[in-house]
Amino acid sequence: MKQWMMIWALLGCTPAFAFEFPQVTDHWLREAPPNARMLAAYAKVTNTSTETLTLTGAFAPDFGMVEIHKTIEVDGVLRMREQPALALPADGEISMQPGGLHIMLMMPERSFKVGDEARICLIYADKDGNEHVQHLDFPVLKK
Ligand SMILES: [Cu+2]
Repeated sequence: MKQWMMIWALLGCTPAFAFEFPQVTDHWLREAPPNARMLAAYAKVTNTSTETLTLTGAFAPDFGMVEIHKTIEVDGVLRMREQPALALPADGEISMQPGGLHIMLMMPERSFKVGDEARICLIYADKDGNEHVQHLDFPVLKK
């Protein structure tokens, strides 16, 4: 390819602002009984960019409904609250783990056992409000 063609192709295909996805580590889906109507997934999401992001939700092809939840104690009772917008500052992280923040997966269309993977997609908004979707495969673990 001639050099000018390469430059042209790059200009045409690359957005002016190259979005840098957060690093996702320790992501897993907790194994549940086959008839469970709700499953929980966890992950550590680290923003390695210099821009503040917001985690605005998630979706998963094998589930009818997905929300980001936080488990909180109200008058001695554990309740879950939806978190529609979690700030993820530059160099900051969101740590989802049992007893705290989690991805709540509802209306499963199949069962998951240890050894399976579940596709879960995280949705971020950048500082301009543009949406970016990160597709991830969460291994199913028994913990
Ligand atoms: Cu929940």
